[in-house]
Amino acid sequence: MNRRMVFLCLVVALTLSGCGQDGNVKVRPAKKGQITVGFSQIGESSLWRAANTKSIKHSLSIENVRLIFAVAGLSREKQIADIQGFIRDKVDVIAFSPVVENGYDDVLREARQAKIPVILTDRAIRTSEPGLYVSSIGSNFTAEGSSAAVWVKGEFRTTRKTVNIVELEGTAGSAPAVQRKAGFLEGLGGDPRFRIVASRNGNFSRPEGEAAMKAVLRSRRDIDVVFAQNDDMGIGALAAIEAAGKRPGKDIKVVTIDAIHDGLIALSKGRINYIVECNPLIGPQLMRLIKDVFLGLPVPMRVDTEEMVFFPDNVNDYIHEREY
Ligand code: GYE
Repeated sequence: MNRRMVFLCLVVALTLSGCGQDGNVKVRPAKKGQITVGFSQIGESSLWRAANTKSIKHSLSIENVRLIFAVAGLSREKQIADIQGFIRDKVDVIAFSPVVENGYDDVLREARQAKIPVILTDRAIRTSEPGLYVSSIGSNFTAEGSSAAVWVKGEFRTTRKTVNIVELEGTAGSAPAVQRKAGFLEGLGGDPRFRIVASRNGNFSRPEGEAAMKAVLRSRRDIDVVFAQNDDMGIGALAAIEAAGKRPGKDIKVVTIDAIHDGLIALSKGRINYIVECNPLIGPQLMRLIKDVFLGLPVPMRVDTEEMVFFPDNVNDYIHEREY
């Protein structure tokens, strides 16, 4: 029996074993036919990332997948070495969230040579070689940036004067930083009233977001809007705005992306004005893809995650159920 057939038998056995009260399939420890997945996570630096990791680990564990989990600590080089380790371990499927967009072609060629399919999760890569990965799941970062800009334009639609915007950017060269920036510019639509007067790197982190915003406010005070490419940098910016004697959400409007619990709290208090969701809970969708890829079934090149937007009028309906 080849490994695909063993896996099919396992799926049938699991289906027959029935569901638990919570709806999860009860899985007996499998000795044979277990899929081994190598997963490389970007880092462990935020609540968003922790929720993403938890969702993936949970979804794979309830399906009895053997998971080799590595954390890249925001280093592309460490991530490439981890993926090479998965290839040496002859895993069945590799999945990873690329730290940055470029520089993965060689290691993906090594995976292809070893006939190990690769799935990208959350972030994407840039490559001129089609077929280096089989599928990619994640958010539409361009649409998220554009949604943020459309809110800003709506908020200032009656204002005649120039609207000065500070942009706090995520990790340089990462897909969400590059695409959210492009989407934001696209959403502003070249309207000359809206001017991005400063773009600073805050590496998707709270302290770096705060430091970046402090530096901007030291050089100029006529800021109307902060567009932070994630909640953490936006929350950092709130502290910097207050330290400069201004009221976040009022004197300076704040727009962010992610919708983690802390972000929603700030929104409910009027300190943040608008948040575009970026959903980290992609474990179930990833698990479905892993199974299909393992069984050699056709899979879509791209799977988008479902997302919504939050503002003061709807935030209280969702804030209590937010786990991250
Ligand atoms: O927005 C940010 C995290 O890759 C979409 O990474 C993800 C981003 C997310 O650090 O908070």
